[in-house]
Amino acid sequence: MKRIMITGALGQIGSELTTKLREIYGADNVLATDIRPASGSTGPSAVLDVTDAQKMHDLAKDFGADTLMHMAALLSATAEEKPLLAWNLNMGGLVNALETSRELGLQFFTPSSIGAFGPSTPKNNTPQDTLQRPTTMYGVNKVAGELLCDYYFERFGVDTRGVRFPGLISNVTPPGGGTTDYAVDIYYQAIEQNSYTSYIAAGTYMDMMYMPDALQAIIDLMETDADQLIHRNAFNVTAMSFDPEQIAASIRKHLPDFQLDYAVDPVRQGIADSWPDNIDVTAARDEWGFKTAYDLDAMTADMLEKLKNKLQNA
Ligand code: VAH
Repeated sequence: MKRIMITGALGQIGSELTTKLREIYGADNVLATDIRPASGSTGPSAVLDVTDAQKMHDLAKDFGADTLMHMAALLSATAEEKPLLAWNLNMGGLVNALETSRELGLQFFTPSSIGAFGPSTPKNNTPQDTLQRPTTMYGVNKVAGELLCDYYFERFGVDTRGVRFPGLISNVTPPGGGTTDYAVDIYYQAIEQNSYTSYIAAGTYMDMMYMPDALQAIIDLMETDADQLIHRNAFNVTAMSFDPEQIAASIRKHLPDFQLDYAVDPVRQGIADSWPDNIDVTAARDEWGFKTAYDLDAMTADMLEKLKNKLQNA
């Protein structure tokens, strides 16, 4: 991995992935693309609508990319609101990224999600290889994407790699359109008003991970010798599983009077209920040494400290 092009570089993962990759590989070796223009970019950037196959190909070729990290996608809640837009963007963008990688011989990464599982998937200690019958457009996109990435590896020899991310929590780019976003919003509201009204019900467990661990997982997987990999796309990765009550209890270790109440959103609750409670990460750990540094309390301490500084200086 030496010259990396990223799509969706202004998104929740893409924004921090761009920064991390530039620190490691050099700012000039990371081309950040997004449908929105970058403001104050720290390296090469370009506007790219991922449904524009020719422009994606030309940008990657002109940049001399050897790696494509395709991060542009609509998340679960937005995809349920606009299913056909989600299909066209999530699948059309992915096919264009895979075709660009095939044509130019690029190493390829794109994330799948625990959203690729459905209500008939084993909910606890969800295996790496198991039944995947998701009931959301986002989940259909993710399962189809996993299969498409496997196909491009088997049929064309493209070095495709991916992970099934859990909910990701970050303090840089406010999330949007996800089901797990309550676990980010709660920290912002804790700082701003010492209370939060959750759209996800108590007792709803979902896998989660702090963004620094997610970024490290991407880099570790991409730097692993291909001969070590038995699986390729969609390794289960997670750091923790919690419900709204548990994240509130972690916040109260810093803000003792923090109040949590509920106004459950049936759409996002329905999505959350269709996902596993906790997934098994044995394959990622055994095949490429997946590990995490943040548990819930370590994440809470860092989130509250970073957001306090960010919101006070806003
Ligand atoms: C979402 N944050 O909520 C994303 C993620 C596992 C959830 O894919 O849609």
